[in-house]
Amino acid sequence: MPNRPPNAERSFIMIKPDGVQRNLIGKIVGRFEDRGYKIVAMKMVHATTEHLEKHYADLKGKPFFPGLIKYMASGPVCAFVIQGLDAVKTGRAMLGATNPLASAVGTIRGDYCLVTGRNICHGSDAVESAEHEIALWFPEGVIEYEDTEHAWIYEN
Ligand code: IDP
Ligand code: MG
Repeated sequence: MPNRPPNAERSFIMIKPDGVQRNLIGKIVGRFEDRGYKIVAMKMVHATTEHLEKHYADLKGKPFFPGLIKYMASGPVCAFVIQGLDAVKTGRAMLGATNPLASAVGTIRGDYCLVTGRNICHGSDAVESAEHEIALWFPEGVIEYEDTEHAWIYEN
């Protein structure tokens, strides 16, 4: 369990195949950039079913699991890592609820989609799962760099 400073918490965010096909990459990534989060890793991946079964291992056995894997393997995803204060919880808040119809307007799911099985984006649900997901999707590691806006986003 890494002990990262609060300003450097990380979350794994993924634009799912529907979000990629609907040309929403720029808008979704832009929301995290605009909020003040730093992108420390990003890539397009057409994931295998084996990889996706690892990512969603906690959902194995759910009735929707086969459909979820098929959906997630149907095209490329845009996987990235945001870094900043409260990245996991605030990242989830920015995504909205799992069911887009229950998502507040102004959230990503609340603004861009309608059904749970096509909810366009993923975000880690805890710091521990974020670290696990980042290691799964970015075994090569993330990029450490100085953000010139840092002093305009944080007090210290
Ligand atoms: P989350 O993505 O908000 O964390 P989870 O419960 O972890 O939600 O489920 C993972 C993904 O599985 C959801 O984002 C959604 O794409 C899909 N999913 C969850 N529940 C259902 C369902 O009842 N029907 C179809 N797909 C579902
Ligand atoms: Mg989840």
